[in-house]
Amino acid sequence: MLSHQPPATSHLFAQPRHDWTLPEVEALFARPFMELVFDAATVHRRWFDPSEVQKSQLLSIKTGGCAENCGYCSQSAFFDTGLKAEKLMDTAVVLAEAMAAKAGGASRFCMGAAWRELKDRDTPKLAAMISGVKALGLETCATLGMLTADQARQLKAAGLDYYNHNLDTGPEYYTQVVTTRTYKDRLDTLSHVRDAGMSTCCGGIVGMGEARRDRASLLHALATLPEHPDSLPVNALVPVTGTPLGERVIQSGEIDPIEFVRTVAVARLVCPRAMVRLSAGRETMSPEMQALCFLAGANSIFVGGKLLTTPNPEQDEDARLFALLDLKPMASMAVEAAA
Ligand code: SAM
Ligand code: DTB
Ligand code: SF4
Repeated sequence: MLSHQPPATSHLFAQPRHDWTLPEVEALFARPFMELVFDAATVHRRWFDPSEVQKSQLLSIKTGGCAENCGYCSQSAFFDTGLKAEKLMDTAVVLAEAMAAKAGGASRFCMGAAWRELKDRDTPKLAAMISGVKALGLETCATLGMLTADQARQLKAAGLDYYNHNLDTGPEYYTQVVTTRTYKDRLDTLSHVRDAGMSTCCGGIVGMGEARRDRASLLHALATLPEHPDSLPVNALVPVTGTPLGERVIQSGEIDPIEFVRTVAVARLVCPRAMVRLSAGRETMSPEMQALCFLAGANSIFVGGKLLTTPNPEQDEDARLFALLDLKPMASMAVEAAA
């Protein structure tokens, strides 16, 4: 007679579901840790080669001075973080950075702008950057704030493969994080991105003082979207001095690492075919912690020594991590095939 919890039911291993309930997602969080990670690792193997990790590289093409009040962000004009606002980069500089990212082993290049929304006057310049990056043989991604349906179509026509727009947290905790835009605003942009035929990159942040229920609620929101995100970034809050949520973490401590791994595992279970990205926060994670995240189903990372404004492990450090864990970079075509 077994004295431990029985393995998860077979429904976890069937086709992706869109009818998850919040109690079901909370029940996954509550599973014994070893069972949860085992189930997530099993589901990961059902859809992906677990030795492959996709590499994306970020560039902040327009830094600081943002009109939103996201309580974690170094780039919000509402907080004094010491960051100097800059204007939109020249296309040639962006393309030189993209070339360097490709040479460093990234398969996807993601351009980020500290904007509330894309302005029509900037769209032609963005289109030139996107088509230029695409011509280098890289997958293209952008994160530029809210988009209209028409702007989404223009970016797609320019060659944009992915658009990143995070829900950040569950709907109940959302107003503790940002008040200058609504949850619905975010969902509307995601819908324009899908309608334009682009892949979605959508996830959130863990460690902002939210409860487990809020983490479950975020993953429930993602798993019940009309289509699961193609990429699902799980960010650990990078505490930035001067931001309300960063200051809170500096004073009361970071999230329990095991709870972070649980979040990655549940993300893998509820959105089984998504590329689950171990995103911001790797700079302070041990190799053991990152190994647990990969075991729990993370299969994508940001590479290069900088995210948008904060540090990230350097290429040589990640090369050592990949060697240590027998991981290999996912080829671009494999990403396409899995999407
Ligand atoms: N302005 C655009 C937007 O917010 O959609 C694009 C850039 S914004 C910096 C992209 C995402 O980075 C945010 O949605 C948030 O999830 C994440 N992020 C920003 N600052 C962070 C921090 N300090 N720690 C962890 N994630 C962060
Ligand atoms: C995402 O979910 N995380 C990335 C990307 N999408 C744009 C951004 C992380 C930013 C971390 C803080 C910074 O470097 O400013
Ligand atoms: Fe602006 Fe994006 Fe930062 Fe929010 S997360 S303040 S929208 S740059």
